[in-house]
Amino acid sequence: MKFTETFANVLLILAIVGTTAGIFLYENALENDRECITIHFRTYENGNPTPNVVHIPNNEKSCFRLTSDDTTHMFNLPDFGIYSEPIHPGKWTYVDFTPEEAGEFSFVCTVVCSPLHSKVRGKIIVDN
Ligand SMILES: [Cu+2]
Repeated sequence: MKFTETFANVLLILAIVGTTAGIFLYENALENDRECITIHFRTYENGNPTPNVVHIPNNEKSCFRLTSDDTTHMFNLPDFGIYSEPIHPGKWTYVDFTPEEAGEFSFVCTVVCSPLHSKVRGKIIVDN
């Protein structure tokens, strides 16, 4: 009787842990499978966002996968009214948008991330 109860409890714990781990791994795999353009944000002193010139197609949905290599930043594409959630070191922040105009557009950081924060910028080139 005692052995059966212990065995059942062990099975229950394994099922709970296994299900939780499975959901976590599945969600991680989904995130990594998205075809996104990865940009690593860095302060101006640490080399600025990399890459800081990105080409995307016009009239097609583009996905940006943003992370930080130092401190918290934000991605702002003012010409398209795009503001990301905060971009934290070691985490991913996603921004999707569909440009409807070709040309060169600056993206900037909107968090005071360092003394030279106002120089943290890059360029999105929407190709025709
Ligand atoms: Cu900044």
